[in-house]
Amino acid sequence: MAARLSDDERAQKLRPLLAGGWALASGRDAIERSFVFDSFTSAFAFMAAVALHAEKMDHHPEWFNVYNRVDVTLSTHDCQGLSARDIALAAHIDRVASKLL
Ligand code: HBI
Repeated sequence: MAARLSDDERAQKLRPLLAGGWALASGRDAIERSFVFDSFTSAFAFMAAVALHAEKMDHHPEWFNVYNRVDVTLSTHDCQGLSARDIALAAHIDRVASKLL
């Protein structure tokens, strides 16, 4: 069971993500980011790469795709809030996106 991030962990691990383009979701303990790619196929390649890693992590994003845009929200359902798994997945998502943007 993933534990909710402590205040210290939020300061240390969440802050770099928020500085790098992620934002706190309103109304829930989650982070969100929108990515705009050059085409639908690039957006889908991004989603495919993230999906494979998410499955390996057993930790999955909540996301919405329309054409070249992908909106991603990360939170841990098991603890109804942000856990270290969300931090790890966000970092992976940024690595995948940086290769496609
Ligand atoms: N993904 N975001 C998220 N949060 C979870 O709690 C979660 C998940 N993927 C799989 C998963 N939990 C399973 O470990 C549990 O449903 C058993």
